[in-house]
Amino acid sequence: MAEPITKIRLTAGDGAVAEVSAHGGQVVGWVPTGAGGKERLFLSPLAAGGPGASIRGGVPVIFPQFGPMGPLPKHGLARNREWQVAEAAGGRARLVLESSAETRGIWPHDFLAELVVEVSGAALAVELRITNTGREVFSFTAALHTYLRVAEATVARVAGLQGARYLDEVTMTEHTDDAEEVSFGTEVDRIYYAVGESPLRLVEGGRVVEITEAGFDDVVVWNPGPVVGGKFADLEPEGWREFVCVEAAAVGRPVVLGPGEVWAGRQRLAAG
Ligand code: TA6
Repeated sequence: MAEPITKIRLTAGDGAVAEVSAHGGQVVGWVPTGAGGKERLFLSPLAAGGPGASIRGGVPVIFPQFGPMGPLPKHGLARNREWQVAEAAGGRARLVLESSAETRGIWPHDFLAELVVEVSGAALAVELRITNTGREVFSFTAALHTYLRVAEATVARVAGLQGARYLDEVTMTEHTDDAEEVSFGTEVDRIYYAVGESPLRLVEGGRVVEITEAGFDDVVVWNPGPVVGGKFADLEPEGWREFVCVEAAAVGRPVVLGPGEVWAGRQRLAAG
């Protein structure tokens, strides 16, 4: 049943704010300092939590399967489960999700997922750590499915992907991006491979968010546009105009973890 989202507010010493939800282990709000006190993440007014629900907006955690690319439910099992809040103080929180009999019924592996959120000044850093707590090797794909708030998606641009190879998930064809910037207006759903640590920029008018990642190889850029965007029950009809997803992702090369091994992937946003 859909339930309202319970937000835990983190406030850094310098006044920067992030909000997290135990449901989904998800960042749901971010107000950096020096940006006019404006919210920089999109959270749909129709977003809901509660058992089984995934929250439309913020930074959903995609694990252990990205999208429909495998036998598990779309985008895995982390985004619609209750996480534990292990720490939440000042501008930092750590949330954890451990495998259970219930998750093993869906994905037969033992894991510890940790999300470390740090907000300060102009920046928000989100780190996903996965530990193999079982006795067998497993592999997974993952993403931080960040919904960046924009005033108008058709004006926003994502720069920094020129020359990168991508899978267009709308047509299921591969390309090399020869454009200087990615723009929006019709459905854009692309997995850019092996982007690594090159910085990206979401630019809209005078506003910029610089996006960097570490540990993740790939970047997913998504905006549903008006036709697909109009079909989501948890998005207002014109809601697609209010966000662009720029996701730190590990999709092209699944992560392989032996018993006791730990993987970490991080996305950092800096508002300008
Ligand atoms: O990351 C892009 C994507 O995989 C798109 O294909 C789109 O479906 C989006 O995620 C949202 O998926 P959701 O299951 O949250 O509706």
